[in-house]
Amino acid sequence: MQLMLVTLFPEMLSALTQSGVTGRACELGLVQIGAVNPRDFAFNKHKSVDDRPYGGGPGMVMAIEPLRLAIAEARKRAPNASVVYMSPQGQPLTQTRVKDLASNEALIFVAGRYEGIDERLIAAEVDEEISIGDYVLSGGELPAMVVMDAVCRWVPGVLGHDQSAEQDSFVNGLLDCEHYTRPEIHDGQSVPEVLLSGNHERIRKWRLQRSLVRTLERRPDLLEQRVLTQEEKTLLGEYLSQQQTD
Ligand code: 4GX
Repeated sequence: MQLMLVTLFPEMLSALTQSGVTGRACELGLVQIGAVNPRDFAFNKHKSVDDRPYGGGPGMVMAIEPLRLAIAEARKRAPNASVVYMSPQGQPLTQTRVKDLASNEALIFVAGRYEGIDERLIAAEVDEEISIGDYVLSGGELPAMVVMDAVCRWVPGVLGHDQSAEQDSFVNGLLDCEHYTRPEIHDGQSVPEVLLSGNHERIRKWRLQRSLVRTLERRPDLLEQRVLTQEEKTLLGEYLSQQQTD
């Protein structure tokens, strides 16, 4: 899969290309990550990449022409790509949207700086406008890299078998259960007995129950969007009636 970022700060991409799961995916050639810099397409005498907003007021808008040419270059390098613009006005990012994006052979992300980009450029060039959450960052690079990271994880071969199974836990709409490692007692706190039992069926049920409980306590909105199986209702019911007796 090919992932392109149109950005004034291409060096930021090294966080993805040089470390961890995504770094490995690049090394193995499973994903190709590249950047196009609108600065390289700024041909006026000041090489400017920003411009004044119509209507006045503080702040600047990205200059149209360098950005348009940079997107054209990205399209040339990544034919058939969908173009994604990161902004707080976009559709919220979810694991479902990530999985959909991962079905593209190539994606071009446009990272805005300043107050954003001209609305007509969005209309002409952008297929999807996406937000990573309701807060304001200094640019679209980190949001684009968040999406790139999440998308990489769906490319076949990027995750090992065990990690792929693990990511199903969020796809299945629940929060993850707790995790423990050595030693058996840390800071006076022991590991839940069931995890030392070696009984895989009891462990599976306990983990599913913890996922359900944590989702109910921390993110009830996620449970409202999801239908529970009979087993899930039973596990949650058992926990809740146990709570009442405590
Ligand atoms: N989820 N930013 C976009 C430039 C900008 C400013 C105003 C449109 C209007 C963000 C987010 C985000 C910072 C990216 C501002 N674009 N992107 N940038 N939250 O905060 O995606």
